[in-house]
Amino acid sequence: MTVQFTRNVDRRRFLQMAGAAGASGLLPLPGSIRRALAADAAPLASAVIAGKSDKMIVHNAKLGVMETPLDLLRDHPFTPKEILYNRLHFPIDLNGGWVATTAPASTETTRDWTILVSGLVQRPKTIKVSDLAKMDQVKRISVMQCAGNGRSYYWAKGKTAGSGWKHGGMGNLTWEGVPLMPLLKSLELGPDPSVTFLSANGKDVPPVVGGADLIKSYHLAAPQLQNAILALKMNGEPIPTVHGGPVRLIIPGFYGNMNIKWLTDLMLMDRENPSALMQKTYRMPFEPVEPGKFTTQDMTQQNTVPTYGFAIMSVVFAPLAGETVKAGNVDLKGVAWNDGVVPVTEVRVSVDQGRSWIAAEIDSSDGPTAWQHWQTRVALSAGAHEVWVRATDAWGRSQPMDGLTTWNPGGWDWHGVDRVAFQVA
Ligand SMILES: Nc1nc2c(c(=O)[nH]1)N[C@H]1C(S)=C(S)[C@@H](COP(=O)(O)O)O[C@H]1N2
Ligand SMILES: [Mo]
Repeated sequence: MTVQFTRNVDRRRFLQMAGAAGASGLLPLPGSIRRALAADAAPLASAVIAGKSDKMIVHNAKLGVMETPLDLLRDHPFTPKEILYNRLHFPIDLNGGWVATTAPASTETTRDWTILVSGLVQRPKTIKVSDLAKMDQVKRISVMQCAGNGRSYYWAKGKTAGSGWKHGGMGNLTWEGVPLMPLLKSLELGPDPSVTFLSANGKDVPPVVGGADLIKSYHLAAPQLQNAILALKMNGEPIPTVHGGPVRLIIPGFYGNMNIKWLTDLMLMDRENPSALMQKTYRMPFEPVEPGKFTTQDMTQQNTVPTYGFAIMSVVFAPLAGETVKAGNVDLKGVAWNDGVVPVTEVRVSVDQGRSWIAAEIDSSDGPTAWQHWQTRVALSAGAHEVWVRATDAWGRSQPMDGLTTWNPGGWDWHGVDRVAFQVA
């Protein structure tokens, strides 16, 4: 299936290239295209999703899973669509691959798009995207991050399900749209008194009839939900189709899987949705678990909690692993982020393997749901060095010194202290 899809896409690109080459005669195919055509090569990102940079690391072509290398991610305060990580649950070529592009949805698609608001209510309603566009818009700056970001680091302890993300399964973005909670209220749905959860679903469907759909549920009292929007724009433009355009539920501070793309349904419920992608995966055990001793099938509502808010985390953007910097005063930089509610109050850096820690400066000017840019400067002599970084929030929550302590079968929630080895010359 993967092979089949990859070939089809490559063939289309091949024909386009062949056409271009044909006009001028004998132009050879660029090396990148030749590599994509080689049977065993990982496909280029742009062949999987039109408009993506070929510097992206493709983890799974069939599901459009791709990660941003850190040297690209650090260059932009707001992650451009060309390099934003991507993740889909169902094969990208369903429905003729309509999502496989960073271009916005067509005018017709946007005009005809409706969201059904239903569930335990007296008066179900529909909302048109064209009506949303006429309402007052608000802006949110927030981190989008897969709950599996950093998963590959868990593999030192034991294999998990899912793609091998390093730290590039995230981005920092601006979103514009209509605030969710006031909108729900204005619809005068007449909710049943038992209503406590909101569920959201998107247009994408599982490839097999009866397969688990991606439906996510949120407690209506969750603080992050009060900040949620039905977003129509990302980074100032209509949301790229592959990232959920024309309309996406954005809940600042909640992991990626909770931010439903191509939103079609909002349901007011008295419980979490029973779907497998809500109940059997995307959940974290309350107690530490060991590889082989606890599996996804052991998960219940009692022993696990859904991957809602981000665990507090920080990474180093400079220097990056393997880089060489000049001896003397060395600038150390990076970003931290948290659950979208509790501010990051401290970022500490160590260049002596955790014996002593230096407080870095934190720039929080984009608000608590955005990347918090940290930096500090240390004098370093020539040789091999390591920088470690650890963030703490106003509630005193911090990152485990040993990230492996939160190992879990889904590989979620990696937020161990980042340790980066580099050279000073
Ligand atoms: N409808 C829908 N929404 C979805 C998904 C999906 O497969 N379908 N994947 C989720 C997951 S797991 C993540 S990490 C984010 C990825 O967002 P991005 O691809 O725009 O970066 O989208 C989320 N929203
Ligand atoms: Mo994800």
